[in-house]
Amino acid sequence: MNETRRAILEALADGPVAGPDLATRLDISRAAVWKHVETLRAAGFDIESTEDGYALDGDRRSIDAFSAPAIEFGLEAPYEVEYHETIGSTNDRARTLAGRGASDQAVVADEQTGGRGRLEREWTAPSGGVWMSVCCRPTIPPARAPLYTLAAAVATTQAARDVGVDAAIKWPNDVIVPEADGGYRKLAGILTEMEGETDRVEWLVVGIGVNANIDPETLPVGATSLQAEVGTIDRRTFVQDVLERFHHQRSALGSVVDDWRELTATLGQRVRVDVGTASIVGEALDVTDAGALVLETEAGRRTVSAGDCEHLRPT
Ligand code: BT5
Repeated sequence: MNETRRAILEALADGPVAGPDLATRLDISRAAVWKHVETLRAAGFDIESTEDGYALDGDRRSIDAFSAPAIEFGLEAPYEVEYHETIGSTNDRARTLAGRGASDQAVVADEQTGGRGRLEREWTAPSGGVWMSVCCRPTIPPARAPLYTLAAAVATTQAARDVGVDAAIKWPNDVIVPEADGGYRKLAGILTEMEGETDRVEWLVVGIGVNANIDPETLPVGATSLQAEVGTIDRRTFVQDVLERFHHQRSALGSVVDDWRELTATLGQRVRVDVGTASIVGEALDVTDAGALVLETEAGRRTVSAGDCEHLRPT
C-alpha cells in the first residue's frame, strides 16, 4: 500500500484526526490529505468526516471491502497484494511478476476467466470467489517444493474451519467437506508452479482457489462453497487468515506434514490414486516427510508422490 495512505490509516486507528493535523503530521498539503482519504474510501475504507476530523473504526474486522489496500490493512504477514476485479488466471499473473523478480507478492481476484487446475484442467472461477496466487522465492531444493502445496492446503483448511466449515484435506491438495455417507464435496483446490534448477528453486507460485461466496449451482458437480456451508463470509478477513496461516506454515516447513496429518480425511481410507495411465487401489497409511502418499495395496506397500486421489466408499 502507498506509504502515505498506510500512515493515514495508522493515525486514524488511534482515533479521529483533523485534516490539517494529518497534513502537518505527514508533511503534505491538505488537498493531498483529502485526495488520499478519497482513494481509501474508494478502496472500501469507511472513513467518516466528523466534528473531530476524519474517523475510522480501528477494528480491522469492521472493514467490509475486498481490495488490495483493504487486504493489506492489518495483515500480519509480509505480502504485498495486487487485486483484480477480473483476470485470466492469478497464477499466470503471479508467474509474470515472479519472472520480473517479485517475491512475497499475492495476486487476488474476484473473478477468473481462464482459471487453471492441475494438468491444464479448467478451474471454474466466477465472481464471489477467493482466487489467489502467492509468489515466493524460498531457498529450498525443488524436492521440498511440494511442502508449499501442503502448507497452502493446511492454511486454507484452517481458515475454512475458522469460519465454521467442517473442512478437511484430501491428498494431496484438495480441501473438501466430508459428507455423512462417506462422500465429499470439493471446496478448494491448489495449483503450485515453479521454476528452478535441479538443486535450487528460483520461484514458486502457489495458487489457491476457494469457492467462497458462490452458489454451487454455478460450479461443477461435486463442488461446494463456504456460502453453501455457512452463509456469506467476509472475504477480506478470510484472505488475511489464509495468508497469515500460509506464512506461518512456510516459516516452519519442518512441521507442515504433521499439521497436514491432523487435518486430512485421506489417511485410513480406501483410495484409488490415478497416476498417469495406471490406477493404484489400497488403504492410505501415511504421508512421507516430502508429502508422498504411502499405500497398502494387494501387491504390497507403494509410495506415490503425485496423482489424483479418490476416496472409495467402504464396501
Ligand atoms: C485444482 O486442480 O484443484 C487446482 C485449482 C487451483 C485454482 C487456483 S484459483 C487461483 C489460481 N489461479 C489459477 O488459474 N488456478 C489457481 P485439479 O486437482 O486438477 O482439479 C480440477 C478439477 O476440479 C476440474 O477438472 C473440475 O472437475 C473440478 N473443478 C473445477 N472448478 C472447480 C471449482 N470451482 N470447485 C470445485 N471443483 C472444481
